Amino acid sequence: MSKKVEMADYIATNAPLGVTQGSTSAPPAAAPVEVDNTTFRGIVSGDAELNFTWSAFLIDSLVEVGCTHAVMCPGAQMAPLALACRANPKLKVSVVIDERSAGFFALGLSSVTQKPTILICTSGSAVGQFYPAVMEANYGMIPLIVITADRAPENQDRSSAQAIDQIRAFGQHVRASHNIQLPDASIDSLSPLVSRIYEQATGATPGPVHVNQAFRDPLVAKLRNKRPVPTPPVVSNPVLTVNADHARRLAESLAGRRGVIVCGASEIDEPGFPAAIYELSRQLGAPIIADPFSNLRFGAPSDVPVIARADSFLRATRFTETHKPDWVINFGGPPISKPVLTYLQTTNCTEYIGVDPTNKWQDPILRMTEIVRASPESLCKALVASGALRAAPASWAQSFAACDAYIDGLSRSAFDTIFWEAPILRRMVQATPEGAVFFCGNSMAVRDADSFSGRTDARLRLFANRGVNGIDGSIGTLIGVAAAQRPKKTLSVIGDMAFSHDVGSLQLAGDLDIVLVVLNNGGGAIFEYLPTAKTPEVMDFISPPTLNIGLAAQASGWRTWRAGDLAQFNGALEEAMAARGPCLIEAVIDRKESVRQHKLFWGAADGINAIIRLRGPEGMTITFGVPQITDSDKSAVEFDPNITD
Ligand SMILES: Cc1ncc(C[n+]2csc(CCOP(=O)(O)OP(=O)(O)O)c2C)c(N)n1
Ligand SMILES: [Mg+2]
Repeated sequence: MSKKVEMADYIATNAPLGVTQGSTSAPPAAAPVEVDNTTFRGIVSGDAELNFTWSAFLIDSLVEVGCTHAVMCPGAQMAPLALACRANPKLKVSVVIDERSAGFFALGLSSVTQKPTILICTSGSAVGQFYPAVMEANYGMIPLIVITADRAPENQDRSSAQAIDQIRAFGQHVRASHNIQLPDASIDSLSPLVSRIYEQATGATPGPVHVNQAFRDPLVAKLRNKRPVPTPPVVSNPVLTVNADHARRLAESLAGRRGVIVCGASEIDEPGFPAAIYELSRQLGAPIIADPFSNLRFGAPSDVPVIARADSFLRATRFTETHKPDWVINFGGPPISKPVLTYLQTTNCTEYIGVDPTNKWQDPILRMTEIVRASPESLCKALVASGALRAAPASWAQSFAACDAYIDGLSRSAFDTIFWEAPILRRMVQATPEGAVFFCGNSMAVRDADSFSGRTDARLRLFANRGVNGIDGSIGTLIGVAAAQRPKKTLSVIGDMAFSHDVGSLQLAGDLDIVLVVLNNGGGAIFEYLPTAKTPEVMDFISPPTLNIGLAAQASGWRTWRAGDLAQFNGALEEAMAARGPCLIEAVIDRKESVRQHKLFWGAADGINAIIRLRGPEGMTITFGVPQITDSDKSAVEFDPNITD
């Protein structure tokens, strides 16, 4: 570390010596002076105490506006920020070695706390490791404040160690990017800037914000003085509402007609929304097609037609042809299920209304005729308050509810007695404690959750990284969720390739109470359902991981079980639910058999087709017994490659 040089010393050592300007006479004889023509020796020095005071003011200001958690990844350059985090007793601080894991861990924390987690790394390639989590936070609308420590300007672009161009390093993937100059006397200006940063991360469209903060050496202060943080301005976020005329016009266009309410994933958490939408559904006589990540499947009153099996029964073409809605109203994101999306895409309805208070344009099927920028809860209430709603004929919602019950019954039949994803997902969702978040990996795990979660009496929240649907960061995100909802037990299901991808995050689990089921189906089973399945190169896509799942987890202190049949799985789940600390159950699934079971299950849609053929379009309002699907039926089930990833 360089010796601190005072400005006076600097001037003295660099002033031109031995020449008197404007003199014609010979200089007086003097002792020869040695000229220092190296001009500058790179010994300019910062102020460690100022670096600390500045960082503490920055971190304390973030805590003052609402941040509760910080995740920091060690490095020399971020030292002032690390010391500042530890100097704030209100902040919960975690240290994570691998920035990639840390990014997802922070994302998991934020998804539960709904507050931006402060995510800190050192300069250099560390910054790039945050990239996947920042992309996910951007598209998944998860608030994050990413602080990257940077080297001083004179260390840039001259082969200084760990110096890269970090300014705007996350490109378009952040709500805003701030490049904060070296600590100086402008310290008080940080407080209003922090208010702005917090609002950018938590505003109408939450997401990541990047703060690049340069420091000049030395970085570790002996004297650690803090500067008190002023009270930040209050930012009021009024709820976006429609006016009464608008609500009446909308209500009249829906009243008495056959419509469907579709609810996709939403990160906008309004506690009053479920009750408000259930009432809207009652008054309109409209089914709610509830994506698993809408969370409306869980804890819904029994008199509301909440549909959890649409992914299965909307494969029945006779049903979809005879049940075209007059209108669609979509709250939040689009549904995950391809058959549901296809059904919606092929409707001819004149009103296809999206309700979304963020500035996202969530219309992948290009169908929306109106986008209402209003809070979902307030819109539901305004429609009800208009007094203009009337219910569609009762048979409309009953048909959907009967299909839902039919598939639900099917899932509890023989399909629940063999070892594949359906019984696993059903048991895991059922075992999740009231009010807890269940974390779901991408690929088939989210789709199996959609197909097989069913409904629960308990209120739950399913969460997945559906922003960009990556199979990366699953374990890190899960552990972040678990840390944020401690002491609740966190349950989760992920694929074996997703496990392999993020094995480094296992070590973050510490003593958290987690039950993670890894669906070991020998690689990316999703590729069995995609056009890749028909190619000779299919194994290049499935690419079974070679990692020993149990050993990898044990190496990070997890308790493990390996289950090859349903009895073993049930036993393992019972033990893991009773245990403390992180537990992993490796569910060894025969991929080919699992594919066969999926196709058989989805083939049940044929049963609905048959009923409608026999009984007419209203046929599904009658309750039927669950059909027995025999092995010979499988040839009749031609699978339509309905999913993409
Ligand atoms: C980071 C990332 N890389 C690649 C993909 C493409 N991808 C989608 S699903 C999948 C396979 C996942 O396998 P696994 O986790 O075992 O789940 P399964 O398909 O067996 O359900 C891959 C590679 C992705 N979504 N994200
Ligand atoms: Mg797999």
